[in-house]
Amino acid sequence: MKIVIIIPTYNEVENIGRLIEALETASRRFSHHETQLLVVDDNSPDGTGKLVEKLTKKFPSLTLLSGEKQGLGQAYLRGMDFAVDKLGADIIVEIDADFQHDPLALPAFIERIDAGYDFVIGSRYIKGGSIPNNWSALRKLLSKIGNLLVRIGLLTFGVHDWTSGYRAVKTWVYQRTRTQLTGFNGYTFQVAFLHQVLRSGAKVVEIPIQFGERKYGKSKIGGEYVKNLLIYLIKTRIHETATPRFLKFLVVGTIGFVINTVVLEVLVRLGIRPSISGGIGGELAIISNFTFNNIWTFKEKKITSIRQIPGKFIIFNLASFGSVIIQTITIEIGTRIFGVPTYRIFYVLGVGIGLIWNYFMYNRVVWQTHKKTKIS
Ligand SMILES: Nc1nc2c(ncn2[C@@H]2O[C@H](COP(=O)(O)OP(=O)(O)OP(=O)(O)O)[C@@H](O)[C@H]2O)c(=O)[nH]1
Ligand SMILES: [Mg+2]
Repeated sequence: MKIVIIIPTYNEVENIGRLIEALETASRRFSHHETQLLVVDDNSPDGTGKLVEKLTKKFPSLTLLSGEKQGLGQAYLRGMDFAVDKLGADIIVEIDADFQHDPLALPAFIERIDAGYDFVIGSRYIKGGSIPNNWSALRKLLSKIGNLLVRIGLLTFGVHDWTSGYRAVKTWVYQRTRTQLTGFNGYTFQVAFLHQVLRSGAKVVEIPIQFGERKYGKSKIGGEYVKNLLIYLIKTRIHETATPRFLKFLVVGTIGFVINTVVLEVLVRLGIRPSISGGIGGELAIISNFTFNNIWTFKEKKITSIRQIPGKFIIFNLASFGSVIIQTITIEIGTRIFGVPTYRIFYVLGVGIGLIWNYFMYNRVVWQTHKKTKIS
């Protein structure tokens, strides 16, 4: 198969020559594939493009693609389109030019592709992976929080390193997701690409990488990317939750809440202890929620087999109980910090987080609406 290694560059004149040599050497380890290098340079003022142009004479498998500076996401799209349309790539590799990604790790990516995976992520945040030791505590924390935010924002926990730019991708995966990828930059491009890939049903795997320190040249990734990433996460959340399904889920939940309250009040008036009345009301609400979610909210995935219902109902109870625990913990933490009188605020917050939890669990565990994507 044909592998095209895409190296985006902006002012990497000190790195690019060395990297090309190193990649040429590394690619001998997978010589059963044909490998080409594609440098996507945005007319770097430091002469990166001119140097690469010269090097194309020495390395016949090297191509330079120059263009206007429109940011990293656009550079990747330009490079990937070229790799597929003009170079006939079957496999695309993403790698940074500044040696933060070790070229010697590349054969391990190709091994996974050979083993049948469609998308290989070089991950800093799984066992065996690392970030530079000498990064400040703040930088380490920011990087970890960034990834955690993405995982929570997208409600997808199988992948640990969303922003990593060291990846190997089968062309069909890129082609299937291509229309969804315009307009993103920097880390947001990496996140959006992976997000679409996970929906495409591709086989995804993470392998550990040691993320190095930039030795020469300057970093180009700045605060603007953080803002773009947050906007992407928020937009996705709104888009994905504002589906009719989520509205149905809310309607069903409201009916459950009314049943719970009415039963509690009626039974208490009949002289039954409030705790028991609340328990009975709660369980009746759960039965109502299960029934209506099954026949309405998740009707495409309706559980019909009589044999399956008891098991699923128990799972539903357990999943719903998670939101009770979330509510309890939220109120506990909130009132410990801000005092008991604030409990209503944390009750509402707890209910809100609990709702998200329930919706997520019903989708993932009870009705399993998402296509299973294999992540190893
Ligand atoms: N073509 C192109 N390449 C870019 C652009 N911005 C960054 N790059 C390249 O993308 C890769 C990653 O950028 P870096 O600045 O190293 O980002 P980073 O690794 O998150 O930041 P550091 O850890 O500080 O290096 C490098 O090879 C850059 O040269 C751009 O606008 N256009
Ligand atoms: Mg870098």
